[in-house]
Amino acid sequence: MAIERTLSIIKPDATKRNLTGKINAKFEDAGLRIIAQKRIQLTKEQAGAFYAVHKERPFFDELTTFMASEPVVVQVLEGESAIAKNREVMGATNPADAAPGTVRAEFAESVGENSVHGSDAPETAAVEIAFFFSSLELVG
Ligand code: RTP
Ligand code: MG
Repeated sequence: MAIERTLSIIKPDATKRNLTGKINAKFEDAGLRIIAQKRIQLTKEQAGAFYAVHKERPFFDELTTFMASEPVVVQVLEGESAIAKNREVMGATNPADAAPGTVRAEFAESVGENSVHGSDAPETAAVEIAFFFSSLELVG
């Protein structure tokens, strides 16, 4: 088991409903440490650059408009197997399929407005962390 870092985003539907603290409590209860965190307002262009991997998907325009609609909280989570652990705490993309107790089961509004993002692999985690944070901002 390795100590990993992963990029997490608390999405606009959740910041709008003041759920940052409740979501952070789920991460911390699972043993993930928040080693960097900031609240920012993305432009649609920045959201598009972050989600470039999805640019050919039918939901790309809806997704980038949503991500730029309200502030987001971007954060780096650190811990044992942090990438997989975070995705476990998040639950399935579609809240209808998310396991009870997960962030998306409790808070997500729809498959698109699903409260959180989490990196899906070590390579994407490294790229996504560097998208938002400098190494000086990561205080493990
Ligand atoms: P994320 O990247 O945000 O952590 O979510 P994920 O891995 O569970 O899902 P992914 O397939 O990477 O999709 C990225 C985000 O796009 C939105 N989406 N909308 N309307 C739709 O059918 C649809 N499908 C995906 C969601 O916000 C999803 O989290
Ligand atoms: Mg994804």
